[in-house]
Amino acid sequence: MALLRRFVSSSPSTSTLLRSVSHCPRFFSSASEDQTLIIETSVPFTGHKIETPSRSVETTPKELLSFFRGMSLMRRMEIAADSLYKAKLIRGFCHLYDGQEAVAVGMEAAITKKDSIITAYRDHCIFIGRGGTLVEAFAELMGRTAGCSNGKGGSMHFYKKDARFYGGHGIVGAQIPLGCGLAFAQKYSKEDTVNFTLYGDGAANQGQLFEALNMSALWDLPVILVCENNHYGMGTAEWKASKSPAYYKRGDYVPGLKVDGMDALAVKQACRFAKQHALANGPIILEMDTYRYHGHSMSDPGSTYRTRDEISGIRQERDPIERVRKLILSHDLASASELKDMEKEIRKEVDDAIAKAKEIPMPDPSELFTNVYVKGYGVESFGADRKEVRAILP
Ligand SMILES: Cc1ncc(C[n+]2csc(CCOP(=O)(O)OP(=O)(O)O)c2C)c(N)n1
Ligand SMILES: [Mg+2]
Repeated sequence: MALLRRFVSSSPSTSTLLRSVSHCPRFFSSASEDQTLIIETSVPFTGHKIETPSRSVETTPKELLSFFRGMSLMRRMEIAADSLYKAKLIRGFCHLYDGQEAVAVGMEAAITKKDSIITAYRDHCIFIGRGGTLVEAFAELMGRTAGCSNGKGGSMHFYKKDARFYGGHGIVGAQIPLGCGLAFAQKYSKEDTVNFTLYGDGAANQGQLFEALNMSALWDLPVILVCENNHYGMGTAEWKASKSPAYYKRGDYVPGLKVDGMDALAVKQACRFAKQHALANGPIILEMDTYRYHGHSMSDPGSTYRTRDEISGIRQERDPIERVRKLILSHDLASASELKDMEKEIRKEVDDAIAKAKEIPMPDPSELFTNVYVKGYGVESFGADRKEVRAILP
């Protein structure tokens, strides 16, 4: 019970898991739910200028079930978003995260909500990991007022300030210096917290990463740069875009670790290790070897620059949810049918959230000019002669 409480408080996002698994007495009646299990990561970590952490990861039955539930919920949410997009209920840009769920879930298992996170536009599941609700997510996707950005951000601009999630950024790489800035603020405020800045393999070739790394290393900022290497930037394979696709080594003087990003336990181990390192020594890069099942965005079928065999091969051999399902079954923590029941419940939870979100109105047009500038710092816009004020935004 003590562990259950600790688990809930350290990871509010997975409290929905506990609600669901408690329907099944087997999960919570036995003392074994808190028992320590040691599980080897799928592959060893590879280090750059750093000793690698152990491959043996401590976990518990409860944690494995929470990983299963958390990732299944994220997967279902993304599949549902795909359908809503095709039904034209979601408009504009929309980038899905299915395949990459182990990064969101493993990272959350290693950190607290006092640590901050910032990411690019593939942000729905990071928001859920931070404790965001399905209704807030679907409402945002469909431009409704109850959305996590009041329905004005859309898919690419999810935020959750109370859990220190700072978005949700559409400009490739732009979140990297912002993340290092967050780490600067956290260090300046003498907090014992870190920032996780997530970016893609495409963004890893940008100049601003190296500028931000230089300053972060100079000032020993507590920042963990997480390169989610899904091996493609839009339709361009990493080997066509990168002279060196060893992104964990790209920081030169900054240490790095290559991690199986499809293995939630490996992600947890790496993130815990990286947090300790960053607090004591400054920045570190974690390259998460992962894969996106969907195309880059909703306008990309995702099958012209990679083969269907490649996608189905990854699904069969490396799927993050199936990996945890196998662990649960092989340790006899739940039966196959109990896991299926959990998946059915998740499907219903997602459907209910969508139904609720659809009922919520869109913002009033007067909202167009609110929350654009910090209060008192609005803008005055002049014409070409710089004399006549053409517009004042509050
Ligand atoms: C500065 C900038 N250049 C180009 C784009 C167009 N663009 C959007 S996503 C993307 C690819 C980024 O790939 P990666 O960093 O690997 O992230 P992934 O989509 O794989 O998660 C590009 C080129 C952009 N949004 N911003
Ligand atoms: Mg990529």
